[in-house]
Amino acid sequence: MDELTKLSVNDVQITSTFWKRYRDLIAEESVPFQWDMINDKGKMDVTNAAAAGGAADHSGAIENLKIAAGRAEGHHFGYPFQDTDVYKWLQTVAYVLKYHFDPKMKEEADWTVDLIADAQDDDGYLSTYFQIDAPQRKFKRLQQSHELYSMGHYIEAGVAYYESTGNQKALDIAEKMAGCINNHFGPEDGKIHGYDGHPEIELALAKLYETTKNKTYLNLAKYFITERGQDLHFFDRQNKADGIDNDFFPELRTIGDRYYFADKPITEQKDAHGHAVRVLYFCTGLAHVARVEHDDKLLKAANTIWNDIVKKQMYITGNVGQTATGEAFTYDYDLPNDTDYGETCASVSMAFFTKQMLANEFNGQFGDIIEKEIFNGALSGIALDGKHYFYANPLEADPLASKLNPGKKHIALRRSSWFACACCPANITRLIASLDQYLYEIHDDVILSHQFIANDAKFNDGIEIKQTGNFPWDGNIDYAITNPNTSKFTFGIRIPAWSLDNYSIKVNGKEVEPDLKENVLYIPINDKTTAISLELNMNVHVVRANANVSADIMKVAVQRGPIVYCLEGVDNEEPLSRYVLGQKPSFDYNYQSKLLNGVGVVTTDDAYRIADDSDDSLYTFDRPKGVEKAHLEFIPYYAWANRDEKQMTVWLHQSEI
Ligand code: FUB
Ligand code: ZN
Repeated sequence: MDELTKLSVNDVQITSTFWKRYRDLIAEESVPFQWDMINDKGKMDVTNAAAAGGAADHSGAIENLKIAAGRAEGHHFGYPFQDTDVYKWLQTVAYVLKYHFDPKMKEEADWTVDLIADAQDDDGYLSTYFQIDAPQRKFKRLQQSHELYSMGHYIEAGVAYYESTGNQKALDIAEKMAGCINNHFGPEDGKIHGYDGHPEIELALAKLYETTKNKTYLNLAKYFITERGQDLHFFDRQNKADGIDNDFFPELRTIGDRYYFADKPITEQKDAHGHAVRVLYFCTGLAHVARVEHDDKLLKAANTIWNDIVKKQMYITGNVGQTATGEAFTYDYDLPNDTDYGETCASVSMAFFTKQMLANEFNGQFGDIIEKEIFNGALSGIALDGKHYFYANPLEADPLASKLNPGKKHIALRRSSWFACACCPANITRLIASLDQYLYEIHDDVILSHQFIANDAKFNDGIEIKQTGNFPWDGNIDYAITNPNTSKFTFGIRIPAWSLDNYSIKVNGKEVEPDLKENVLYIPINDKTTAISLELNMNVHVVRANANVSADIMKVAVQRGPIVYCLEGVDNEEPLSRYVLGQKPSFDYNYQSKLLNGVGVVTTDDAYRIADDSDDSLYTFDRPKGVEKAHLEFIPYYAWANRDEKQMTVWLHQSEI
């Protein structure tokens, strides 16, 4: 490739059977369903209000915008950030329209953009709660108001909708909004020297910068990133001036700056703590701005937090945020399975953060975590019907415990259709609808393929890459690369950590051993056509947690390829806690096309079940009565809770590990 022509990706169409089903489901079921929800049509079926921001019977999100736009009358309904449910829906639509065009959906989205434009104040401000019911309090209680959070979500949606459909108005609203924020915030005298209690604006402004190349937005994003944690009295001062007990969320006034990830400037932070989604949205913006600005200090800070999460605070499924109290991270190696929060939004935003990290540095560990999220922790957030969602995603669940143990009441056994606080549904749908953006990264003359999701991709200079295969059920991946102008470039392929010990690769039919650097194979491409076949290790793995994880001591989990498995009471006799896996179990694997929309099932007969005790004493000096041989059936974690409400566990005991 001539030195001046930079490699770039023009189009990616996902052809993977697994993901096509999900993406069509989002287009055909989730988007129309969510549209009904935000328009207050249809029944809101909340199965567990404890994990849903309370119970509500309708959303009011579109109605709020209509009131702000002067098209209806009344008061604001719902949370101060209710607008974001509309924005995330719009963002999902923006991505869907690129692979599943639907004129009705486009018409609804265009109508929504017009409504949002009408709702926006002349100075660019938009947050319907404040416009309708508290105009005198705009930007006066940022600890709790979510104003910049809400506007950030619009900016993301507006950018995505403009890029997908060319709707200029969608982008204009975003720019006007960013202009308003820039007029009110920044280091200059007379502006507010502070930030929102809930990050989001940082990542949104970085995206707006990428689309417009207007440096004002990048500078403002960097301002919010570096200002956070500098003035520990900012929130208190604002709260006092606004009326100390005039709270939106009373429990959040005195919760402390750690909860807001605002207890120190980011360059001094050593670990992830506080509300998980806040940390992860913040770090997504952080990693993005660090890359664009070539700021090594910020990049180092992003690496520190990412490593702490992945190496010390992440569940095997990719779920993050261990406690329901504050929906928050707790501390290193604290990974309880049956009280886990693991909010769907947190897994989704972990994928956002990690995508930015990967764009900074080609290291297989980043691709591994994106893969972990999309096939496990994030994916479990959506039911197989596309119309029910989890807020919390535990690794162990028991209907009785959720009902009778107050400490586990946030664990739902069935996904809800919607929530009073409906942040999760459109978060998972916007991730799945944008998966085509998660397959390739380009640095100079290297194209990195880091996900095994079959696709047809077109790059500049006529380069085309076709990936085929039946992943995640099958580990044979084929690439057909067409390079009509014999441009010289290097093709990188991530070798996942779960296959590093055993994989093989052929280039044009010949076995090769290319360099493996940071878990990425690099293959020089010089010919007009190149065929690459990769064979990954699809043996079933038994996984053990670090010995510091007290919750998982003497326990193991089962994984095949990227899929983490679980036992469900539907397939195995309860209580599941009685099972013990044999020391060196052998497993069978078979794909069942009729089960759970088609899943690979793992079974073993190398297991035992602790027998019932001979009497009913609670404690005894006797040895256990004995064990019985048992047969276990594991299903993918992401597919649990799609049948009856039964126990589920990811981790199980193993005899003499
Ligand atoms: O505060 C806005 C959203 O609601 C957060 O991102 C979620 O965690 C939920 O608390
Ligand atoms: Zn959420």
